[in-house]
Amino acid sequence: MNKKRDKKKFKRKNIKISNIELTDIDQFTDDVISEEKRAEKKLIEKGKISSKRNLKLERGRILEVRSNYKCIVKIGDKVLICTLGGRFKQVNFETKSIVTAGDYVNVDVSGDLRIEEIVARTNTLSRFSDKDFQIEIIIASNIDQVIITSSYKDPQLNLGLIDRYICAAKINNITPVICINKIDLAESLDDVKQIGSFYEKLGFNVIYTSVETGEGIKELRELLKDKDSVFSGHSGAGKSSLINKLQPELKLRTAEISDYHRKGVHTTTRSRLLEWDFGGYLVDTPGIKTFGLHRKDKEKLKGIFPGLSALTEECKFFNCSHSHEIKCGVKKAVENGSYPVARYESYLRILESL
Ligand SMILES: Nc1nc2c(ncn2[C@@H]2O[C@H](COP(=O)(O)OP(=O)(O)O)[C@@H](O)[C@H]2O)c(=O)[nH]1
Ligand SMILES: [Mg+2]
Ligand SMILES: [Zn+2]
Repeated sequence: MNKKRDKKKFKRKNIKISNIELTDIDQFTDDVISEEKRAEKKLIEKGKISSKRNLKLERGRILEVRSNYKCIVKIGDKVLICTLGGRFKQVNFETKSIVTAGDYVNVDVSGDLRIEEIVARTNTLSRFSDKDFQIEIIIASNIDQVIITSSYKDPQLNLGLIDRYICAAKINNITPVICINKIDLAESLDDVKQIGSFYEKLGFNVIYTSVETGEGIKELRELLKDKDSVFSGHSGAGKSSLINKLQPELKLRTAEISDYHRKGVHTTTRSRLLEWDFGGYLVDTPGIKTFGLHRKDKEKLKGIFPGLSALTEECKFFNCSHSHEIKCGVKKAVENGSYPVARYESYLRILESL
Protein backbone atom coordinates (compact mmCIF):
# COMPACT_ATOMS: atom_id res chain seq x y z
CA MET A 1 0.00 0.00 0.00
CA ASN A 2 2.46 2.49 1.29
CA LYS A 3 5.00 1.51 -1.25
CA LYS A 4 2.60 2.14 -4.05
CA ARG A 5 1.89 5.63 -2.90
CA ASP A 6 5.56 6.41 -2.65
CA LYS A 7 6.09 5.25 -6.14
CA LYS A 8 3.40 7.53 -7.42
CA LYS A 9 4.94 10.49 -5.74
CA PHE A 10 8.28 9.66 -7.19
CA LYS A 11 6.87 9.60 -10.63
CA ARG A 12 5.13 12.92 -10.26
CA LYS A 13 8.33 14.51 -9.11
CA ASN A 14 10.23 13.16 -12.04
CA ILE A 15 7.76 14.49 -14.50
CA LYS A 16 8.00 17.89 -12.92
CA ILE A 17 11.74 17.91 -13.13
CA SER A 18 11.82 16.77 -16.70
CA ASN A 19 9.78 19.81 -17.62
CA ILE A 20 12.58 22.10 -16.62
CA GLU A 21 14.85 22.93 -19.45
CA LEU A 22 18.12 21.21 -18.78
CA THR A 23 21.35 22.62 -20.04
CA ASP A 24 23.61 19.93 -18.75
CA ILE A 25 23.61 16.97 -16.46
CA ASP A 26 25.58 18.63 -13.64
CA GLN A 27 23.05 21.39 -13.34
CA PHE A 28 20.33 18.82 -13.12
CA THR A 29 22.07 16.99 -10.32
CA ASP A 30 22.64 20.18 -8.36
CA ASP A 31 19.02 21.22 -8.57
CA VAL A 32 17.86 17.88 -7.35
CA ILE A 33 20.32 17.89 -4.52
CA SER A 34 19.53 21.36 -3.23
CA GLU A 35 15.86 20.54 -3.19
CA GLU A 36 16.67 17.30 -1.48
CA LYS A 37 18.73 19.07 1.15
CA ARG A 38 15.87 21.37 2.06
CA ALA A 39 13.55 18.42 2.36
CA GLU A 40 16.10 16.59 4.44
CA LYS A 41 16.37 19.42 6.93
CA LYS A 42 12.66 19.47 7.44
CA LEU A 43 12.52 15.74 7.89
CA ILE A 44 15.30 15.59 10.41
CA GLU A 45 13.42 18.17 12.44
CA LYS A 46 10.27 16.13 12.10
CA GLY A 47 12.07 12.93 12.91
CA LYS A 48 12.92 14.15 16.37
CA ILE A 49 9.34 13.83 17.43
CA SER A 50 8.19 10.27 17.38
CA SER A 51 4.48 10.01 17.80
CA LYS A 52 4.36 6.24 17.99
CA ARG A 53 4.09 4.28 21.21
CA ASN A 54 5.29 0.85 22.29
CA LEU A 55 8.46 1.03 20.28
CA LYS A 56 11.53 -0.78 21.47
CA LEU A 57 14.32 1.47 20.29
CA GLU A 58 17.92 0.38 20.11
CA ARG A 59 20.88 2.44 19.05
CA GLY A 60 22.67 1.35 15.89
CA ARG A 61 25.14 2.65 13.37
CA ILE A 62 24.51 2.82 9.66
CA LEU A 63 27.28 1.00 7.81
CA GLU A 64 25.84 1.54 4.38
CA VAL A 65 22.81 3.01 2.70
CA ARG A 66 21.69 0.41 0.20
CA SER A 67 18.69 1.95 -1.51
CA ASN A 68 16.31 4.76 -0.90
CA TYR A 69 14.94 3.25 2.24
CA LYS A 70 17.16 0.30 3.10
CA CYS A 71 20.22 0.54 5.29
CA ILE A 72 22.72 -1.88 6.68
CA VAL A 73 22.89 -1.15 10.38
CA LYS A 74 25.09 -2.52 13.09
CA ILE A 75 23.21 -2.96 16.34
CA GLY A 76 25.31 -4.47 19.08
CA ASP A 77 27.08 -7.41 17.46
CA LYS A 78 24.52 -7.87 14.74
CA VAL A 79 24.54 -6.46 11.25
CA LEU A 80 20.96 -6.02 10.08
CA ILE A 81 19.02 -4.63 7.17
CA CYS A 82 16.74 -1.89 8.40
CA THR A 83 14.23 0.31 6.66
CA LEU A 84 13.62 3.99 7.13
CA GLY A 85 10.58 4.83 9.21
CA GLY A 86 7.51 6.16 7.48
CA ARG A 87 8.09 9.78 8.38
CA PHE A 88 11.35 9.74 6.49
CA LYS A 89 9.95 8.14 3.40
CA GLN A 90 8.31 11.27 2.16
CA VAL A 91 11.43 12.33 0.41
CA ASN A 92 11.73 10.40 -2.77
CA PHE A 93 14.88 11.60 -4.40
CA GLU A 94 17.62 9.18 -5.15
CA THR A 95 18.81 8.34 -1.64
CA LYS A 96 21.63 10.52 -0.72
CA SER A 97 21.30 12.27 2.49
CA ILE A 98 18.29 11.55 4.61
CA VAL A 99 20.60 9.09 6.26
CA THR A 100 24.20 8.44 5.47
CA ALA A 101 26.88 5.93 6.32
CA GLY A 102 28.11 6.66 9.82
CA ASP A 103 24.81 7.92 11.16
CA TYR A 104 23.75 6.76 14.59
CA VAL A 105 20.13 5.78 14.53
CA ASN A 106 17.47 4.44 16.84
CA VAL A 107 15.86 1.36 15.41
CA ASP A 108 12.57 -0.16 16.49
CA VAL A 109 13.55 -3.74 17.19
CA SER A 110 10.07 -4.76 18.37
CA GLY A 111 8.81 -5.14 14.83
CA ASP A 112 10.27 -4.97 11.37
CA LEU A 113 13.50 -3.11 12.13
CA ARG A 114 12.49 0.40 11.26
CA ILE A 115 14.80 3.34 11.72
CA GLU A 116 12.73 5.70 13.82
CA GLU A 117 15.23 8.37 14.76
CA ILE A 118 18.43 9.82 13.43
CA VAL A 119 20.84 11.07 16.06
CA ALA A 120 22.30 14.52 15.46
CA ARG A 121 25.61 14.30 13.60
CA THR A 122 28.85 15.48 15.14
CA ASN A 123 30.27 16.09 11.69
CA THR A 124 29.79 15.19 8.09
CA LEU A 125 32.12 14.27 5.33
CA SER A 126 30.96 15.94 2.18
CA ARG A 127 31.91 16.65 -1.28
CA PHE A 128 30.81 19.61 -3.30
CA SER A 129 29.25 19.55 -6.68
CA ASP A 130 31.73 20.41 -9.40
CA LYS A 131 29.59 23.03 -10.93
CA ASP A 132 30.23 25.90 -8.56
CA PHE A 133 31.31 24.23 -5.33
CA GLN A 134 28.15 25.48 -3.70
CA ILE A 135 26.13 22.34 -3.24
CA GLU A 136 27.20 20.09 -0.44
CA ILE A 137 26.62 16.38 -0.75
CA ILE A 138 26.95 14.43 2.47
CA ILE A 139 28.65 11.09 2.04
CA ALA A 140 29.45 10.01 5.60
CA SER A 141 28.99 11.25 9.13
CA ASN A 142 30.42 11.08 12.64
CA ILE A 143 33.98 10.56 11.46
CA ASP A 144 36.89 11.00 13.87
CA GLN A 145 39.84 11.60 11.63
CA VAL A 146 41.14 12.04 8.13
CA ILE A 147 44.40 10.32 7.30
CA ILE A 148 45.92 12.77 4.86
CA THR A 149 48.13 10.49 2.82
CA SER A 150 50.98 11.79 0.70
CA SER A 151 53.95 10.05 -0.74
CA TYR A 152 57.43 11.42 -0.25
CA LYS A 153 58.11 10.70 -3.89
CA ASP A 154 56.22 9.36 -6.92
CA PRO A 155 54.16 11.47 -6.81
CA GLN A 156 56.23 14.18 -5.22
CA LEU A 157 55.22 15.38 -1.76
CA ASN A 158 52.82 18.29 -2.15
CA LEU A 159 52.59 20.31 1.06
CA GLY A 160 50.11 22.71 -0.47
CA LEU A 161 47.70 19.83 -0.85
CA ILE A 162 48.32 18.78 2.73
CA ASP A 163 47.53 22.33 3.89
CA ARG A 164 44.32 22.23 1.94
CA TYR A 165 43.27 18.92 3.41
CA ILE A 166 44.11 20.11 6.92
CA CYS A 167 41.89 23.16 6.51
CA ALA A 168 39.09 21.13 4.99
CA ALA A 169 39.25 18.63 7.83
CA LYS A 170 39.20 21.33 10.48
CA ILE A 171 36.31 23.15 8.88
CA ASN A 172 34.42 19.88 8.93
CA ASN A 173 35.30 19.26 12.56
CA ILE A 174 37.39 16.20 11.74
CA THR A 175 40.89 15.69 13.14
CA PRO A 176 43.59 15.69 10.47
CA VAL A 177 46.44 13.16 10.68
CA ILE A 178 49.35 13.51 8.29
CA CYS A 179 50.80 10.35 6.83
CA ILE A 180 53.90 10.64 4.68
CA ASN A 181 54.25 7.36 2.83
CA LYS A 182 56.96 5.79 0.63
CA ILE A 183 59.73 6.88 2.97
CA ASP A 184 61.75 4.00 1.55
CA LEU A 185 62.25 6.24 -1.48
CA ALA A 186 63.90 8.99 0.57
CA GLU A 187 67.66 9.21 0.75
CA SER A 188 67.54 10.21 4.36
CA LEU A 189 64.70 9.87 6.80
CA ASP A 190 65.93 13.00 8.57
CA ASP A 191 65.09 15.03 5.49
CA VAL A 192 61.55 13.71 5.49
CA LYS A 193 61.12 14.35 9.18
CA GLN A 194 62.44 17.85 8.71
CA ILE A 195 59.52 18.53 6.40
CA GLY A 196 57.02 17.04 8.81
CA SER A 197 58.40 18.90 11.80
CA PHE A 198 56.58 22.12 10.91
CA TYR A 199 53.29 20.31 11.42
CA GLU A 200 54.48 18.30 14.40
CA LYS A 201 55.47 21.46 16.23
CA LEU A 202 51.96 22.76 15.75
CA GLY A 203 50.59 19.65 17.44
CA PHE A 204 49.57 17.59 14.43
CA ASN A 205 50.06 13.85 14.38
CA VAL A 206 52.56 13.07 11.65
CA ILE A 207 53.50 9.50 10.78
CA TYR A 208 56.10 8.29 8.35
CA THR A 209 55.32 5.02 6.63
CA SER A 210 56.54 2.59 4.03
CA VAL A 211 54.45 -0.24 2.69
CA GLU A 212 57.68 -1.66 1.25
CA THR A 213 59.63 -1.91 4.49
CA GLY A 214 56.72 -1.92 6.94
CA GLU A 215 58.06 1.12 8.76
CA GLY A 216 55.42 3.13 10.61
CA ILE A 217 52.62 0.65 9.98
CA LYS A 218 52.38 -0.23 13.64
CA GLU A 219 52.06 3.43 14.58
CA LEU A 220 49.45 3.93 11.92
CA ARG A 221 47.47 1.01 13.30
CA GLU A 222 47.66 2.49 16.80
CA LEU A 223 46.29 5.76 15.48
CA LEU A 224 43.42 4.06 13.68
CA LYS A 225 42.45 1.76 16.54
CA ASP A 226 38.93 2.38 17.88
CA LYS A 227 38.45 5.44 15.72
CA ASP A 228 36.55 6.06 12.52
CA SER A 229 38.90 7.21 9.84
CA VAL A 230 38.90 8.11 6.22
CA PHE A 231 41.98 8.04 4.01
CA SER A 232 42.37 10.85 1.59
CA GLY A 233 45.08 12.28 -0.55
CA HIS A 234 46.49 12.33 -4.02
CA SER A 235 46.04 9.35 -6.25
CA GLY A 236 49.10 7.12 -6.17
CA ALA A 237 50.14 8.19 -2.67
CA GLY A 238 49.62 4.64 -1.43
CA LYS A 239 46.26 4.73 0.33
CA SER A 240 45.10 1.36 -0.97
CA SER A 241 48.49 -0.20 -0.31
CA LEU A 242 48.50 1.04 3.28
CA ILE A 243 44.97 -0.24 3.89
CA ASN A 244 45.85 -3.61 2.39
CA LYS A 245 48.93 -3.78 4.54
CA LEU A 246 46.88 -3.03 7.64
CA GLN A 247 44.22 -5.59 6.83
CA PRO A 248 44.59 -7.60 3.63
CA GLU A 249 41.11 -9.13 3.71
CA LEU A 250 39.33 -5.79 3.78
CA LYS A 251 37.40 -5.62 0.55
CA LEU A 252 37.91 -2.15 -0.72
CA ARG A 253 36.21 -0.79 -3.74
CA THR A 254 38.47 0.54 -6.44
CA ALA A 255 37.25 4.10 -6.65
CA GLU A 256 38.72 6.38 -4.07
CA ILE A 257 38.85 9.79 -2.55
CA SER A 258 40.24 12.61 -4.56
CA ASP A 259 41.44 10.40 -7.32
CA TYR A 260 43.04 12.98 -9.51
CA HIS A 261 42.41 11.20 -12.77
CA ARG A 262 38.74 10.73 -12.09
CA LYS A 263 37.92 14.38 -11.75
CA GLY A 264 34.73 15.17 -13.53
CA VAL A 265 33.55 11.60 -13.66
CA HIS A 266 30.21 11.05 -12.03
CA THR A 267 30.35 8.23 -9.54
CA THR A 268 27.96 7.17 -6.86
CA THR A 269 28.16 9.14 -3.64
CA ARG A 270 27.39 6.15 -1.48
CA SER A 271 29.96 5.17 1.03
CA ARG A 272 30.24 2.48 3.65
CA LEU A 273 31.95 1.77 6.94
CA LEU A 274 34.30 -1.22 7.04
CA GLU A 275 35.38 -2.63 10.35
CA TRP A 276 39.06 -2.92 11.20
CA ASP A 277 39.85 -6.17 12.98
CA PHE A 278 41.77 -4.11 15.57
CA GLY A 279 38.78 -1.86 16.29
CA GLY A 280 37.26 1.17 14.66
CA TYR A 281 36.02 1.75 11.14
CA LEU A 282 37.44 2.67 7.82
CA VAL A 283 35.19 4.90 5.78
CA ASP A 284 35.28 3.56 2.27
CA THR A 285 34.00 6.24 0.02
CA PRO A 286 34.15 6.55 -3.72
CA GLY A 287 34.61 9.55 -5.85
CA ILE A 288 35.09 12.56 -3.64
CA LYS A 289 36.29 15.00 -6.18
CA THR A 290 37.01 17.88 -3.92
CA PHE A 291 37.19 17.41 -0.22
CA GLY A 292 35.19 20.12 1.50
CA LEU A 293 36.60 23.62 1.16
CA HIS A 294 33.82 25.96 0.41
CA ARG A 295 33.53 29.59 -0.52
CA LYS A 296 31.59 30.26 2.65
CA ASP A 297 34.61 29.07 4.66
CA LYS A 298 36.86 31.83 3.36
CA GLU A 299 36.43 33.90 6.50
CA LYS A 300 37.39 30.94 8.68
CA LEU A 301 40.55 30.12 6.77
CA LYS A 302 42.84 32.48 8.65
CA GLY A 303 41.75 30.92 11.91
CA ILE A 304 42.49 27.35 10.88
CA PHE A 305 45.43 27.48 8.51
CA PRO A 306 48.38 25.80 10.28
CA GLY A 307 50.27 28.20 12.51
CA LEU A 308 48.65 31.51 11.61
CA SER A 309 46.45 32.23 14.59
CA ALA A 310 49.45 32.48 16.94
CA LEU A 311 50.87 35.33 14.84
CA THR A 312 47.90 37.63 14.63
CA GLU A 313 48.39 39.57 17.84
CA GLU A 314 50.36 42.22 16.01
CA CYS A 315 47.90 42.63 13.19
CA LYS A 316 46.63 46.20 13.17
CA PHE A 317 43.23 45.22 11.88
CA PHE A 318 41.02 42.97 13.86
CA ASN A 319 39.77 41.26 10.71
CA CYS A 320 43.17 41.18 8.98
CA SER A 321 43.28 38.60 6.19
CA HIS A 322 47.12 38.67 6.26
CA SER A 323 47.26 39.34 2.56
CA HIS A 324 47.16 43.01 1.53
CA GLU A 325 46.96 44.73 4.93
CA ILE A 326 49.67 46.89 6.47
CA LYS A 327 51.06 46.17 9.94
CA CYS A 328 50.30 42.45 9.72
CA GLY A 329 51.76 40.08 12.31
CA VAL A 330 51.81 37.18 9.87
CA LYS A 331 53.65 39.10 7.18
CA LYS A 332 56.11 40.28 9.79
CA ALA A 333 56.77 36.70 10.87
CA VAL A 334 57.32 35.70 7.26
CA GLU A 335 59.75 38.58 6.77
CA ASN A 336 61.80 37.79 9.85
CA GLY A 337 61.85 34.10 8.99
CA SER A 338 59.88 32.79 11.95
CA TYR A 339 57.09 31.56 9.70
CA PRO A 340 58.00 29.65 6.52
CA VAL A 341 57.39 31.64 3.37
CA ALA A 342 56.30 28.52 1.49
CA ARG A 343 53.48 27.90 3.97
CA TYR A 344 52.46 31.57 3.78
CA GLU A 345 52.27 31.30 -0.01
CA SER A 346 50.24 28.15 0.38
CA TYR A 347 47.82 30.09 2.61
CA LEU A 348 47.51 32.84 0.00
CA ARG A 349 46.84 30.28 -2.72
CA ILE A 350 44.00 28.71 -0.78
CA LEU A 351 42.60 32.13 0.15
CA GLU A 352 42.72 33.12 -3.48
CA SER A 353 41.03 29.92 -4.63
CA LEU A 354 38.02 30.57 -2.43
N1 LIG B 1 58.19 2.40 -2.93
C1 LIG B 1 56.95 2.40 -2.42
N2 LIG B 1 55.90 2.26 -3.24
C2 LIG B 1 54.67 2.27 -2.70
C3 LIG B 1 54.47 2.41 -1.30
N3 LIG B 1 53.14 2.42 -1.06
C4 LIG B 1 52.54 2.25 -2.27
N4 LIG B 1 53.45 2.16 -3.26
C5 LIG B 1 53.18 2.01 -4.70
O1 LIG B 1 52.58 3.19 -5.17
C6 LIG B 1 51.62 2.90 -6.19
C7 LIG B 1 50.28 3.52 -5.84
O2 LIG B 1 49.77 2.91 -4.68
P1 LIG B 1 48.22 2.86 -4.35
O3 LIG B 1 48.06 2.16 -3.06
O4 LIG B 1 47.46 2.33 -5.50
O5 LIG B 1 47.92 4.40 -4.19
P2 LIG B 1 46.50 5.11 -3.99
O6 LIG B 1 46.13 5.67 -5.32
O7 LIG B 1 46.74 6.22 -3.01
O8 LIG B 1 45.55 4.10 -3.48
C8 LIG B 1 51.56 1.38 -6.27
O9 LIG B 1 52.34 0.98 -7.38
C9 LIG B 1 52.19 0.91 -4.99
O10 LIG B 1 52.83 -0.33 -5.11
C10 LIG B 1 55.62 2.55 -0.46
O11 LIG B 1 55.54 2.69 0.76
N5 LIG B 1 56.84 2.54 -1.08
MG1 LIG C 1 43.84 3.39 -4.25
ZN1 LIG D 1 47.53 40.02 9.52
